[in-house]
Amino acid sequence: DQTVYLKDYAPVPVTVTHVDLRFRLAPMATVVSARLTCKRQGSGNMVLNGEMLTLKGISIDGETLNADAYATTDTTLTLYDVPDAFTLETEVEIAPQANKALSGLYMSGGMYCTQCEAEGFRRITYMLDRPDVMATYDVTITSDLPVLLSNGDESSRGKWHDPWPKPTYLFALVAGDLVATSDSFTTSEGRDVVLNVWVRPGDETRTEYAMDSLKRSMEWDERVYGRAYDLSVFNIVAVDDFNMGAMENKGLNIFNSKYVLASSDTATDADFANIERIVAHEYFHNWTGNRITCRDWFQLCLKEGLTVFRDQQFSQDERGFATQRIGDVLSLRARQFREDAGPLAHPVRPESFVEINNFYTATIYEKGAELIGMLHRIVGSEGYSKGCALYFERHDGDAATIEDWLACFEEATGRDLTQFKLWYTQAGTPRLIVTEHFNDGTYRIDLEQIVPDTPGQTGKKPMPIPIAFGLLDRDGMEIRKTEVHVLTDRTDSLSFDLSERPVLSILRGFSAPVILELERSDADRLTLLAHDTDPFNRWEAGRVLAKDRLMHAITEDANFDDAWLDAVAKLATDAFADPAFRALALALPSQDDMAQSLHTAGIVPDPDRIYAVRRAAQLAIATRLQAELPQLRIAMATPGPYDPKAQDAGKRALAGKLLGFQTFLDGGAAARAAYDAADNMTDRMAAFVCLLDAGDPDIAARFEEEWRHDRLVMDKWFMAQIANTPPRDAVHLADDLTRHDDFDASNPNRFRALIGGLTAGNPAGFHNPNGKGYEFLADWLLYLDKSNPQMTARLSTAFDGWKRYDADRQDLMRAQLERMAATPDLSRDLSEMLDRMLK
Ligand code: HT7
Ligand code: ZN
Repeated sequence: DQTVYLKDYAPVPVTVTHVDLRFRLAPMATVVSARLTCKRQGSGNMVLNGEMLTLKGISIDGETLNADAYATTDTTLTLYDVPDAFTLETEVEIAPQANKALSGLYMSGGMYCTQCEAEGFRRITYMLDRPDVMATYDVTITSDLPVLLSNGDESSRGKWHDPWPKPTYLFALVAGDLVATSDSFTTSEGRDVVLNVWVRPGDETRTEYAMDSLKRSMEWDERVYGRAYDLSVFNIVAVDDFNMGAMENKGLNIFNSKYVLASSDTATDADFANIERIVAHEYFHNWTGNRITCRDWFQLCLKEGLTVFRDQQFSQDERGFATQRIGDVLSLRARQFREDAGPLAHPVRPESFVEINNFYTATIYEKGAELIGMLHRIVGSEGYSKGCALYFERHDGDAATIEDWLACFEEATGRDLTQFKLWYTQAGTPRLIVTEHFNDGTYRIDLEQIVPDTPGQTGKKPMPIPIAFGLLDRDGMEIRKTEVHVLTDRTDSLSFDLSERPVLSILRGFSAPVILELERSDADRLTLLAHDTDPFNRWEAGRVLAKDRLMHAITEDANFDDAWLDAVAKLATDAFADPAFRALALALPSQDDMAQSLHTAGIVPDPDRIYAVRRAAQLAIATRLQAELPQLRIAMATPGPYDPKAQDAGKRALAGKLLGFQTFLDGGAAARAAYDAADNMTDRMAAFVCLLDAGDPDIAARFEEEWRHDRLVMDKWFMAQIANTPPRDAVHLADDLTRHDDFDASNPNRFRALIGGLTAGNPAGFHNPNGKGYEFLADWLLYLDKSNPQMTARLSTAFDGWKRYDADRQDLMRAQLERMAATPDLSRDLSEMLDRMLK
């Protein structure tokens, strides 16, 4: 059994305090010489990790080891009877060019780069590859390549020293023909820091926004959290082949080029927003992750949940609270609620895993961030600041745990957080059932929480749920401002003396990650949509109204009523409302959101029906808005040169939504004109998608001709076509595109664009009852598993909702899951995912 358990955690008997690494780079035979300063701190042998290494030499304190002093397996190097303090020297050979897993040292577009989180360092040299072993590093890189980078500060060409003790997962090396855009920042402590964004020659015209985001992040972390940067250089490198978004290596952040490179011509507003968020996220890790790291991988949410919370706060400050919060909640529901409702549900702090890479999930990241948000709500802003200050002071330099984190808040605020800790250990999205009663001048709200069973966890305890709420009168005037009630028991009631029944605005700002169940009238929802002082709940009221209409249309063939269409039109045409908010309010729940909601309501979702009903709803809205559409679009023009700022982006988002409605009415005439007129990628993509949707026969070829030279834009081309083709054609098109000259399965962005275009972008196509979508995905997963298990396992989650569907589709999906599971030599990554999904 390869399962690792939290309960088995034990410190290493022999630790490493300093690492001296020498690299002689060569694509197929890189030599890594390591000199490790080791110290005993307990009894037992020293067991180092190592994978895919060819051991060339090994000595202790200068003496070559006899064969009986050590032993190796495919994954370990065991040293017997080592002294209390010694220097271990090893020399290994590795082949970065052959490394297609993109973990360890690998090559991308002719450059060398590393990805060590979570357990990639062991593919570079023998070492204690775990986060509680923290060491200082000296690195020497020998190569003819012009740019040689590692962590810390550079003393001479290719020689780097990192004075901050760090775990292996934060090690990084980059070597290549790169050019930098440079700037500087002086910290609040008076340190002058050189900032570099390194890219391939030719890409330097697209680094401005990443650099600007970095400087704003540095300033924000000083101002809001009192955290300053601690080296004299901060390097960011853009890499084309990268499994995730980016990596927070100390002083040398490595990014997927998708999250660095942006110009108005090639990047959409969403790309700009992602760059800002991810640059901030990685930078914020310097304190929450690097200066204070995790004791073990079960504590992953300690750095990830907190850092996501911090990047969300930053984005709210930069872009506006309401739209940012709505976007974050949409993502939470789409990704994390889905995960929590299926076979892959796990606690924010899991108790076991087989492959840690399978736990970089929406639960750890996004629900982890929600837990920090709830803690903030429960202890208040002042309590939160005090708790954070104590955490930074007490644990700087530590590899810490969730218990350490919570203890700081208990001490700083005097609160008992024992019950709050259940949020970290119990999986599943709680249902919050609210019923209203009005009688004789008393208004009462009854509250009940149900924490559902999840794989391996039943009979759960109630958790503290912070419920932010306010009350409006029937005319929409606020009669009670927001207050927070923490529901700690399974049930509770709140009573108010009032002369008439109010309109309840509950779970304001989405104050807890729960599914709210509250039966109420359309009239109440319309009042909230028009008048709530809480913008999140205004949006939420509109969302519930829309979802309700879609549900009825799906299950009962109901028509879209005028009252709803009038409310939608009122919002669309409300010149006083923020365009970004209007764009969000006009977006119907996604197909997967509807499938999730139907399943939660005990109804088997039919993907074709969901698809058809959503389109009918869009047509109904378009028809209702017909007269106003041209004028509304003109009002959203953003004169002058493209500016990625949120205000203009909001206008473009609304214009894009309106163009979508227009296309339902004119077959693409307006979109064709918009495509021709577009002077930025946001407008161009909006028009492109409309034209694909309208079945324009030439637009895909035209776009390709214009953008074939640009990898990142071509990812959009692959994805958009599959996502916007009629479901019956989707698998066929995806399959055709795998034979396109520019399809490259070894590039994660391209592969994800194609597979994600089908599984997430075109759910009705993926779930075609002929089962071809399932077979197509399984074939490609089996193919990719041989080279890149991490990405394969991640993409296999497209099957995680399989038990929601009808018996025929379930049979078809199970057959593919079982076919994959029965294939010999599967990676540990994929086989763990298949086991969990098939259980
Ligand atoms: N901490 C980083 C996680 C990450 C990662 C994990 C597994 C495999 C590859 C990876 N690349 C980056 C990114 C972050 O959360 O900031
Ligand atoms: Zn992170």
